[in-house]
Formats: sequence, structure tokens, C-alpha cells
Amino acid sequence: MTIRSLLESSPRVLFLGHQNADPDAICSMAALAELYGQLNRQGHADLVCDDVSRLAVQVLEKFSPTTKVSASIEGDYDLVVVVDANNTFQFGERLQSFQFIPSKTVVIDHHEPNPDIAQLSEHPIIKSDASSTCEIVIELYDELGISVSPTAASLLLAGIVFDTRRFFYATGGTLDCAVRLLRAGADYQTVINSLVSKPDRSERIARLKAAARLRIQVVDDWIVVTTSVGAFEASACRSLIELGADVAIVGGSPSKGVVRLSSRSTNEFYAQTGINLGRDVMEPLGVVIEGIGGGHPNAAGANGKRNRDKALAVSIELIRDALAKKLPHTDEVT
Ligand SMILES: [Mn+2]
Repeated sequence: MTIRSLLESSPRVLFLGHQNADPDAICSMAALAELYGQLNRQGHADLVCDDVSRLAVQVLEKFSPTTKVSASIEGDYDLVVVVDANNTFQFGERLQSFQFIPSKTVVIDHHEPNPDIAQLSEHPIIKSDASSTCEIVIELYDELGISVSPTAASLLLAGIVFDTRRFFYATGGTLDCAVRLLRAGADYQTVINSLVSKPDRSERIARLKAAARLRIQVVDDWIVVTTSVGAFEASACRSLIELGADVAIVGGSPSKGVVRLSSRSTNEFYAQTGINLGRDVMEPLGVVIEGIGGGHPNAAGANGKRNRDKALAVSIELIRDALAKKLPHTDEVT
């Protein structure tokens, strides 16, 4: 069955996005619901995802304040359209138990396909080379010969601008899509403004305090910084990377007996050193703070009970040791 006949023949359609749905997911869902409404005037569409990111809420409020997104699935659907995800674990705990029927599930996504995609959907539209799911949705409008409304154009442009980090990761095809959306009535200035987020005052103060208390160390030419804050450790980490650190490790102690560690590194640091913050730094630090740590190569954290400052000191030693192992100095080579 074609996507057209699936949409035309389904009276009730569920558009399902991933957990903490970002502007690409939410805008794709909203634009797809509109496209479905064009194909099936009597049809009923529901938009569902576990939660919506703050920025995505902001974009919806700007362009489509009447769009409703719910957090749970109620009732039955004739068709499920999974958007900006192709793996069930991405839906979050609450929606994980939903039973997908592959013949009645469409997947529209730009991430690398999950090898078990056939168990989820018989109708996957997965284009890993697309900048965003919104870009795939525009192609779908074209294929189905449906014109994009100014509202849908703005939503789709917001998703593209967000997922490409303001066209940093764009291709000629992406720019071509953007021009078409502008011609369809997208409001570029409002799109850009809708994607600007200013953190709350308390978060900005935490970032500034993190910077004020910074310890800067140069380890094998890499700038490694450590600091402590009450809360907003992850946000502080990101801001320190933006300031120029290669690695940032921030300890937080939001209340007595609670220690949280957060860390970030640049892609360049991981590519050149192979140091995985989750495995090489946060896992051992989890023990130091009497808790548990782990995460990704470039972003990792740990939660525990005590020894925050000790952990920050140990983190430098761990990085120093890992660098010594991975990059032996020439004078150490015999
Ligand atoms: Mn996306």
C-alpha cells in the first residue's frame, strides 16, 4: 500500500514522536497531521509523545498554538505514524509497551535504521542522508501533490533550522527545501526567534558561578576544566565547552548527601584521544562518590552521596592516566 492509500483509508491516525520531542519531531508531526487532514477531511489525528522539549513547546506556541500533543495513547488507531525515531525504546517508558502492528505502522525518520525495523513497520520511509525528518515531510508533500500551508511551512522550516543547527549541517538539498518553504510562506524571522532559548535566571547564575570557580588544567595540550555548582551541572558543562574547554567536569551538590557529576568533551577530544568520558571517567568516579556513573563518550555523568571535590581532583588524574596510556610520549617509547 502506498502512503497515500494508507492515509486516505485510515479514519484514525496516531502520530507518535520520541521522548522529549524536539522541534524536528514536533514540527514533523504537526505538518504530517495537516497533510493527513488534506487527504482525509473526515480523519481524526492525534499527536502523542512522552514529553515535549521546552524549545518545541515554544515553536508550537508561535506557529500552531491550537495543536494538542498528549502524553498517552488512548483508544485505537487504524494507522500509527512514527516520526523522527525508528526504535521503540525511544518512546520512553510509558509508551514502550504499545503494541505496534507492522502492517499498520509507518515510520518517517532520518536516523540510521534499526536492524529490526521490520518488526515495527512494513512501511518505513527512512532517509539517513536527510538533514531532518522535516525535510522528508516536505518531499512527501511534493510526492502527494499537496501544497504546504504557510503555517506548515514555518513549522517545517523550524524543524530544519533546529536539526541542522542553523544550517551548519545542511546540504544543497536542505537549502533548496528551505527556499521552497520560504516561497510557501514560512516566516523566517519568526522561525529563528522561536528557536532562541534563554535559560532561566537560576540556570544562568549557576553557569556564571561555575565559570567563576573554574580550575583550569592543561593536560597534554588539552584544556580540562573542573568546577562546582549547586545545580545545573549539565548546563554548566555545556557552557564551559562553549567558552573553550576541551573537557569540562562539573560537580553539583543540590542537597546534603547528594552528589552529581556531569561531564562533556568536544568531538575533537574524543576523536583524537579515544577517551570515553562514560567508561574512562564517570564509571570510576561513581565509585569515588559512592554511587554509580556512566554515559556516552562525549557526555557522561555520575550520581552518588559524597566526595564531590575529591572526585573532581580524581577526574583530572583519570584523564591524565588515560592520555598517558593512549598517547605515549615519544621519550617513553623505547
Ligand atoms: Mn530529527
